[in-house]
Amino acid sequence: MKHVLAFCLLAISFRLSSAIKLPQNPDPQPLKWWQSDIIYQIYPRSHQDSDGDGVGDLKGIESRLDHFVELGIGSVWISPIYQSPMKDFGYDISNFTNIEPTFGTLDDFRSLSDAMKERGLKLIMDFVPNHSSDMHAWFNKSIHSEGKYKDYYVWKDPKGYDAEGNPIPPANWVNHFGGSSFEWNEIRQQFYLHQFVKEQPDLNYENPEVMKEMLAAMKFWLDAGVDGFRMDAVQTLFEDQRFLDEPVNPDRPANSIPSDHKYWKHIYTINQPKVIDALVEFRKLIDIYTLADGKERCMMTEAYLDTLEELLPYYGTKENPAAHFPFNFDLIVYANGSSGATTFANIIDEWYLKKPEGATVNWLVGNHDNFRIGSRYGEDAIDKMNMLIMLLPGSVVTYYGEEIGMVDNVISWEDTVDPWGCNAGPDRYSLFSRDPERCPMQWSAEDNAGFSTANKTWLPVHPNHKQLNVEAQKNTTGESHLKVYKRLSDLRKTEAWQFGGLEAKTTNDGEIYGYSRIFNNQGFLFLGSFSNQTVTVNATQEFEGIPSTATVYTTNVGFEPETAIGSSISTSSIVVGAKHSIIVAF
Ligand SMILES: *[C@@H]1O[C@H](CO)[C@@H](O)[C@H](O)[C@H]1NC(C)=O
Ligand SMILES: *[C@@H]1O[C@H](CO)[C@@H](O)[C@H](O)[C@H]1NC(C)=O
Ligand SMILES: *[C@@H]1O[C@H](CO)[C@@H](O)[C@H](O)[C@H]1NC(C)=O
Ligand SMILES: *[C@@H]1O[C@H](CO)[C@@H](O)[C@H](O)[C@H]1NC(C)=O
Ligand SMILES: *[C@@H]1O[C@H](CO)[C@@H](O)[C@H](O)[C@H]1NC(C)=O
Ligand SMILES: *[C@@H]1O[C@H](CO)[C@@H](O)[C@H](O)[C@H]1NC(C)=O
Ligand SMILES: *[C@@H]1O[C@H](CO)[C@@H](O)[C@H](O)[C@H]1NC(C)=O
Ligand SMILES: CC(=O)N[C@H]1CO[C@H](CO)[C@@H](O)[C@@H]1O
Ligand SMILES: [Ca+2]
Ligand SMILES: [Ca+2]
Repeated sequence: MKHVLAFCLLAISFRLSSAIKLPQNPDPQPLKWWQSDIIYQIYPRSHQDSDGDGVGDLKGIESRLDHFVELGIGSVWISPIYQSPMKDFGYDISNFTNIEPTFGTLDDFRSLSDAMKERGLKLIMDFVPNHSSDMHAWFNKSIHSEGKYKDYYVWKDPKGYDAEGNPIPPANWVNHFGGSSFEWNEIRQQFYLHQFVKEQPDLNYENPEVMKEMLAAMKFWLDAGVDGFRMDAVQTLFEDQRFLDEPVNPDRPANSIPSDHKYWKHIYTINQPKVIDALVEFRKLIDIYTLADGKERCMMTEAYLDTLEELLPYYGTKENPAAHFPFNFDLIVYANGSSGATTFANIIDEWYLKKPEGATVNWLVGNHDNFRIGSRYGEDAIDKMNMLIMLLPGSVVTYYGEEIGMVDNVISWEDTVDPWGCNAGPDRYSLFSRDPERCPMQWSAEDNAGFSTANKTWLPVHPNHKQLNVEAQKNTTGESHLKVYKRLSDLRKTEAWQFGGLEAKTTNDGEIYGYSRIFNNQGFLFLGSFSNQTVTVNATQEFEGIPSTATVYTTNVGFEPETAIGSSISTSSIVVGAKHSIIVAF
């Protein structure tokens, strides 16, 4: 979620200097695909439009698969494509086993899935277990208390009635998009709970029938051949059944108001103990499929929590595994363009030091809910951030467009469509709207960036697409973000990346963050500058096992001092310009 920085900073313990060392893997085994492959997130409305309605679709995605193959991207996570009234752009599902007509049909899905298999690409579905759309047939049946559907959702009597005879909600709970989490239903004469927009009624996980329905839906997609799921907003699955008022959040952002989600401390609605049990149930189903045919499948979970200690249980235990990995949002939440090398080092160290034994760490710096890399950390940090996250041990996720360094678009109030922005009104929408990071993929310099032939796309295409696009970055004889990205992707396939040790630290009085990955004396060194000045790093002194000369493997675009890719340099004095980054191989 956006703008959580101010009140979360306390959670990380700051140290003045930082260093971590992990040994090389003494017993290298092939990595699982979800550990080694780049996981690329597609926001389907913005990837490629095949029929000119201005909205991306499955046929569009299928027509662009070569992009992934060329970049060595092995797996693709597609944000929700299920049938949906689109009140929250697909995160409000009216049928968990059908495709939204805007995106295509089940046949289009099968065609896409087959085309991906032909190319060796893995397909991960977004899954939204917390709630359905209010247009789901279950909800209508539940409103009418029909049979087993009666308790599919969270229904509560009013606390009482006000002077005008209006029902009072059972608790003061505020939903993620702002305003009460309870909506009165005239027919049932009860409130229902919605932790997101009112068109997203929460499913009632206290009811075992609901769990059965969700497992059946997951089974439907596993049978259709998907390789994994990304489980949305799992921290909201359960609510405390006493329905007590939540307290004010002592660390709330200064500009928040009582109708904002962040104004309150969500001790009764977020991260209740039963969440882990539900994840273990989901995981069991996935493992049954993996055991049956030996093909590895994976489950990633999304939950924004206050501390790493709260998140680590989402891995489950050896006996009862839950997520293969819970998304790690720490680089988004705790770091921005003003952060120094030490901030990054501390976040990274903390994960390796605290993760459960055998667990896979994961890194990401963007998604459909957060500003893009260039807009969060600065445009001069695009290559550096890709380098930083893609070569650490662990899984990695790339949000679409980050391989070419797309930046957030400026969206007017008139063009705003995200419910989070719309609910906030014309004065405050830009504090909340997620539209800027959801604009169409920039494929080429053509009109609409080659995304669509429509006169008007669902969100405006960024005007910088004339210069900043996939085709230009492929064709240029010079350097480009895309070329850097491809080299990083290649490097993940080496033994040094797969099995190498890690030595990560700040150098030069905290102006540089760097790490080496070495396997049997071969490997590479990454150095990223957070300094305003040119600095010289004595890598042979700072890091163990670095030979005296090495080859320049890649740099950021426009690296200073000018240094040719493939040239040989002395590792005892690597000169890195302000905010620049370099990888040398040996
Ligand atoms: C959901 O879609 C499936 C198609 O996969 C269809 O068979 C089923 O009837 C739909 N369910 C509802 C409740 O509309
Ligand atoms: C909702 O349920 C009622 C009663 O069961 C039924 O009459 C009505 O047609 C349903 N509406 C929709 C939109 O399915
Ligand atoms: C970046 O984070 C610092 C705290 O570390 C904060 O003071 C600053 O306002 C943030 N800058 C932006 C642009 O968000
Ligand atoms: C698109 O705009 C052009 C020029 O304004 C117009 O002639 C054409 O009919 C429009 N097409 C559609 C599909 O609206
Ligand atoms: C880029 O290269 C492709 C293939 O060589 C070519 O078809 C295309 O016209 C070029 N595009 C630009 C913008 O130069
Ligand atoms: C680096 O430069 C930026 C932008 O000019 C400035 O805001 C920042 O304070 C400088 N940092 C240091 C450590 O001098
Ligand atoms: C780099 O460090 C090594 C080891 O401490 C030292 O021998 C060497 O003189 C240093 N080189 C430079 C250029 O500072
Ligand atoms: C951070 C966040 O809220 N992510 C998703 C959680 O679920 C809601 C509703 O399903 C989505 O709108 C968000 O994108
Ligand atoms: Ca379309
Ligand atoms: Ca819930």
